Formats: sequence, structure tokens, C-alpha cells
Amino acid sequence: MTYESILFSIDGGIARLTLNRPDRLNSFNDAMHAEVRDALERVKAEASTRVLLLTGAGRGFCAGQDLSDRSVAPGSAPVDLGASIERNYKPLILGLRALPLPVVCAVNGVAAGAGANLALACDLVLAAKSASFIQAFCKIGLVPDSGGTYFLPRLVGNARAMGLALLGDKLTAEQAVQWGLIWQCVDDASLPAVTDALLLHFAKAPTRGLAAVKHAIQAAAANTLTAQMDLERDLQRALGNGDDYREGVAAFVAKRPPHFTGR
Ligand code: T3D
Repeated sequence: MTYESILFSIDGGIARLTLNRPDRLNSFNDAMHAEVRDALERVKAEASTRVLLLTGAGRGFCAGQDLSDRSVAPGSAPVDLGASIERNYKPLILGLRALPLPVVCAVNGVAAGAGANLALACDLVLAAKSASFIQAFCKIGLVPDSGGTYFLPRLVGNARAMGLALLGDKLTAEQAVQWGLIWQCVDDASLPAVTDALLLHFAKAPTRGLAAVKHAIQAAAANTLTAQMDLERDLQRALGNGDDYREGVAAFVAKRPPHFTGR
């Protein structure tokens, strides 16, 4: 598949996916969804991939659904938004959450609607100081989708989740860090370098172990303590048989840097 709405590459274990419709603030239409789906399939199929970066081209990260694709003229047949979620947004979010490697999101500008929640579905979210997060749905009579009603209360608590979702106000990147919504906020000029350093770190990390961390933290949202500790036991048992655990311990004992293969 050739890509017109995204930029995509895999090199040195690092997959980079850039949403690339800057004149529409990288909002999603069906074509962009199809391209992102295809790229994520390639990430899954390419066993050497150790980390995925998601970012946006231009001054925005992503403004959610392309609203110019939604015919709302009087008398026009309503678009089935449920079908759109089922076909596009749900597989996108669940696909990112299930990828067995860290997904880094570099929020380079405004993240609104499904674009905000796309960022929150990633494993580590960095943002430029000028970036912002807007649960824009309430301004057009919709509910936060793409996992918004799941992620928000878990990340920032009910009071702040309600405020964000009911008012649709802009949350700055600095405030998003203070509230625990995202991991880190950096000067705009530093975002590319900080992101690259993180990607290089993950490209040499024990990927299988990190995938297990991701799985365990996600599972904790629904598990009892006992069930969670059972999961930790099972994951630890499996990881203890892996190459990276052996290498990590051997390197520690020998006082040398580890060379992880991701297995
Ligand atoms: O429909 C379904 O399938 C259901 C699923 C829905 C998921 C959703 O995401 S619903 C929510 C959709 N998104 C929004 O409601 C956000 C709409 N955008 C905005 O509120 C603002 O654009 C921003 C707050 C994000 C940024 O504001 P600002 O002032 O920095 O930029 P701007 O001037 O509004 O936008 C720049 C251009 O991008 C402008 O085009 P123009 O005038 O230069 O030709 C604007 O129309 C365009 N743009 C921005 N967001 C969208 C968009 N075009 C289409 N769809 C957009 N979502």
C-alpha cells in the first residue's frame, strides 16, 4: 500500500508513524485510518521492531475525526457514527494497546477529540510545551470516544475527567503532566531530540520484558490484587526463561553494559 496521509518507516528497530494531513490538523478520514491500520500490521509483522513512535506533521498532532467528511446538511441521511467507531477507532486503539512493544507518542501540537485519546492510548506520552489536549466531543454533542471515558478517569480521577469531558476546555501540556495525564512535557525545540533519545533507548531494551510490563499494567485496571499477583508470577516465570533476563543478570554481575536482543 502506498501512503498519502501518513509517513512511515522502520529502521534500526524503530518504527515511526507520522500523521500527515497538516492542513486538516492531521484529522482522520477513512483513507488515513486504512493507512494507519496497514502500517500497524507492518509493525506487527516485522519481528525486529522494538518500539513504535506516533507523532503528527505540522503544527497539530491530531484533531480527531475529519468533520468535513460528515454530511450534516438538513435532510441528509445521518452518518452511522457507531459503525465508524467499530470499523476505525476501536481497532486502532485496541491495536496500539495490544502491540507487544512500547508505543511512544510525541504530541507536537494540539490533540483534540479522538486525537487526544489516541495519544492517551499510547504507552509513554511526551508533549511539546505548546501542545494541548482537548476533549472536543462535548462541543458537537458527542461522548469522548477512542477509549476517552476509560482512560480519563483512570489517569486523572473522576473530578478532572468530568471537567475535561463536560467542558471541552484546552488542557496545556504542562498541566497535563501535573495532572498525571501524560509522562513529560519539553520545550518545543527539544521534542525531536528527547523523543529520539527515548526511541534509541527502547530500541536496545529488553522488549519482551517491556511488553509484559505493558500487559500487566493494562490488566491491573480490571484485576483483583490476587489475580494481578498471579499474572505477575506467570509473567516472571516466562521472562525468567528468556535470553534478556540471562543477559541482564550476566551483565550486572560482570559490571558491563547489557546487550539485549528483545527475546
Ligand atoms: O465521526 C465519527 O466517526 C465519530 C468519531 C468521532 C471522533 C472525534 O474525534 S469527534 C471530534 C472531532 N474533532 C473536533 O471536534 C475538533 C475540531 N477542531 C477544533 O476544535 C480546532 O480545530 C482545534 C481546537 C483542534 C484547533 O484550533 P485552531 O484554532 O488551532 O485551528 P483551526 O483554525 O480551527 O484549524 C486549522 C484548520 O484545520 C482549519 O481549516 P482551514 O480553515 O485552515 O481550512 C480547520 O477547519 C481544520 N480542522 C481542524 N480540525 C478539523 C479540521 N478539519 C476537519 N476536521 C477537523 N476535526
